[in-house]
This record gives sequence, structure tokens and C-alpha cells, in this order.
Amino acid sequence: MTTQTFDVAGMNCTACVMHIEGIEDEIQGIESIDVNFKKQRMVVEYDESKVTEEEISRAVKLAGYTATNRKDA
Ligand SMILES: [Cu+2]
Repeated sequence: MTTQTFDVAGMNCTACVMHIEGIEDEIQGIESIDVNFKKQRMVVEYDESKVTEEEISRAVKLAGYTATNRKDA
């Protein structure tokens, strides 16, 4: 299991938090998504043998937001 922090762009209300956290039920291998609206950040716990960081970013993009890995920023 890996824990990764992403910066999230595009959130403008707390409903966006629910929207992004809903991704954890859609993608196999994601254990949890914890979104912090104030910090515009999310912490994702996932099984790296089932899902990649790119797939997570893509799912967030499809939801209408942009997730950037903190270590790439
Ligand atoms: Cu919103």
C-alpha cells in the first residue's frame, strides 16, 4: 500500500470534495481518498499493484479537476 499526496486544482466548493472522494468507490485498488478543501490537496492510499498514480490522476481529470503529485510540483 502506498500513500501519495496530490495538489488538486479546480475545487471551488465543499461538494467538490465529495465528488473527488467518490472516486475511491469507482477505481479498484484505491483504499481511501482524503480531500482537504482548504489546502486544495488530497491524500490517496492505494495498492500500487492494482492502480497507478497516472490512473488516479486521469480519474480525477475525468471528474473535472487536476491532480498533481506533490513531489513533481
Ligand atoms: Cu464544488
